[in-house]
Amino acid sequence: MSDKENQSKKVEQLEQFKVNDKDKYMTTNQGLKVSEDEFSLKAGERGPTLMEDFHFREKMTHFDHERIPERAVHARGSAAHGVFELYESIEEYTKAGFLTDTSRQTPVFVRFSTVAGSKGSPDTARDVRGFATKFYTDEGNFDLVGNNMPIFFIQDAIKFPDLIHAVKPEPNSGIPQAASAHDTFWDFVANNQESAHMSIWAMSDRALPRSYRMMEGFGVHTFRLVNEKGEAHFVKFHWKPVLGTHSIVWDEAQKLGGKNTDFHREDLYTAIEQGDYPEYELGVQIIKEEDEFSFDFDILDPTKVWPEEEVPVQIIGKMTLNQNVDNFFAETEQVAFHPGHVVPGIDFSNDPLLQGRLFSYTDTQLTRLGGPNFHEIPINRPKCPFHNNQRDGMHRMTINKGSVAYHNNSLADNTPAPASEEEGGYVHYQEKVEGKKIRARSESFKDHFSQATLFWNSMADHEKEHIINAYSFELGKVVSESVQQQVVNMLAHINLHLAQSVAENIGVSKPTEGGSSVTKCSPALSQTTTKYTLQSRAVAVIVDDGFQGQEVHDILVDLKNKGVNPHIISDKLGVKEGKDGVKVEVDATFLTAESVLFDAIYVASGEQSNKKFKQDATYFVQEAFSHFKPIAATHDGKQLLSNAGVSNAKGVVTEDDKQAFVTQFAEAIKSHRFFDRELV
Ligand code: HDE
Repeated sequence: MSDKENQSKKVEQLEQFKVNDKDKYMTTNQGLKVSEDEFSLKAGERGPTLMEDFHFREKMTHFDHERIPERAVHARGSAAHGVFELYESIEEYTKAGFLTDTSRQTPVFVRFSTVAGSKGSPDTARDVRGFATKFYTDEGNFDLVGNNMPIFFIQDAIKFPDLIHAVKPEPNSGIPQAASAHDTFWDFVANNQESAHMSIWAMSDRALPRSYRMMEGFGVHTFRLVNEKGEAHFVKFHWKPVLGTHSIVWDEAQKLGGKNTDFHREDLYTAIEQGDYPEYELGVQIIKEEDEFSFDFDILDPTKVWPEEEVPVQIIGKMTLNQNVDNFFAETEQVAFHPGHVVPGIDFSNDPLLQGRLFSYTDTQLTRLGGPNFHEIPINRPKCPFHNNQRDGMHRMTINKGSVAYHNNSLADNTPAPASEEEGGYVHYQEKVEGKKIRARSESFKDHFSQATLFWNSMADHEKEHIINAYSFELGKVVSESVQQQVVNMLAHINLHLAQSVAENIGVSKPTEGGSSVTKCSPALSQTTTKYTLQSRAVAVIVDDGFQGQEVHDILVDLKNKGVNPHIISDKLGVKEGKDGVKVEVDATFLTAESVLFDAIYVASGEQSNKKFKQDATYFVQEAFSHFKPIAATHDGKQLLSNAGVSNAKGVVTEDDKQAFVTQFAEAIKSHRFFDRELV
């Protein structure tokens, strides 16, 4: 690659590989123009197909091999391109160029995913979400392969196959898809109690994000940052969504699984197409090496958070996702992440989960992407040059010239040559390591419950209610009473009220002893402390002929100006006409759009409509109300709300004054949900 190309953004590099087939002649893969693509070559019009039909054979063979194995975990995902910009240099901690040079714009590719489900499973399953970012830096690719929860189920990578075997569909029946609500998963949790803390995160609203644009990301493990002087600090990475961290409710998630399997994928894709670019700020939590043992948890234990109140998150930059993929397979499917893809200035810790991941990710690509050259696939190539003596293998793309493919050599002046540290060579942090070979776990990893209680203590009332309901749902699906009881007994170590409530709901014995002495809480763990924004919120506007034309039109314009996306919903597609002749185009009908697809509902008319219209509109608002969504109505829409029994509650706006209506409704949309409706 020339110097100019080296400077080019990753997106420009990808351009070289893009192909547009429009307006071209059809050819075989050998470039031969094809004269016919509908009929195979036969011996006579009604005769057998001939072996010599190379065109048919090539087309069919390619089709027969179109699928590759889906990822063992995180099979279901969606991705986008973007850019990372640094607000302030953290050279005090690291020499990584993209974290020290504020003039740089680092191209990124981010893939979000669910963990347990197959490639075609619903986006809204109760699950952890993957949040994997590839930074194409000038010094090579750095992959931050994180999740939307800051901890993990297990403390040692050797248990990962067990965890995943337990959560995936049970091997005898292949059931259930994309769900942890079954015996083997909960049997695993009860018998591997290091999972206690992560299990409560997975039962919380965090497992039901409203959108990929509205969830946090975490590097999970403790990494190391190393500065120019060779000094190291421990670090945890955070992504904070600019739109805030928001969730949907369980009933909604389940319905969405059927109504729109692609709910999150579509949300991400559409937002980017519309210019509502998802943004996330990058934060770091830093702990000095000398403070390694100053906490009441082991900082190497991946089942522990560093409470933000104790170790503040320093915001250092922002990532903006601004371009969708052109080809889902080529980019989203073929991208290969690896926590071991690091750059000078970033190093590992001895977290035993991280250490094991450093093996697994390259290994898995060998099967998934069919050989050792997956780094040459366009989406995986670094944007900086790469040279070494690795050669050959399946699907090798580069044509490496010359006779020398070994080191040391004299015939090529001993090149490609390793670089010194000053020249940018990666030098591992020289941590002193000493110990006996031993299969064991540190005593300091043995407290599995204090932080689970910390999490519980930090939840708002409705969040606690959701956690109780989630455990009750999941354990309610478990067949083995012994497993149910074991999990409830485990919950007693987190909080007695939690354990007793779940026990009552699922009909097993209520633990009477247990509880925790932990009284601390960490407000940052509750989603109620997040940012509230209304940008790009989807509002269903229910309209029928005879609505207050100009007034509704003005309200919609005002809402749009505030950043909201209104969608006109009615009984039929086409145009609806207001009393004064003002017209609106219907975007979707009661048949194709349901309340679960929207953040808020505005009933602009409908009470004067026919019975079917009223029935459908009533169901629409009642369902939205039961999901605690903001609801608003003007004119005869108000009557519809009152007949539906959903007026006079928090988050229901029926203000007469137009300006006040818009202001109040906008505030309600911004509030996301009105959970106190649930608690009365
Ligand atoms: Fe992964 N994980 N993982 N994981 N992981 C994979 O790699 C693995 C873990 C994460 O969008 C696989 O390329 C082990 C924690 C994400 O392509 C596989 C262990 C975290 C993605 C693998 C873990 C993650 C993966 C499957 C325990 C959060 C999707 C396909 C030691 C910090 C990346 C692949 C994408 C994918 C192994 C635990 C995040 C099999 C052995 C903890 C976001 O290699």
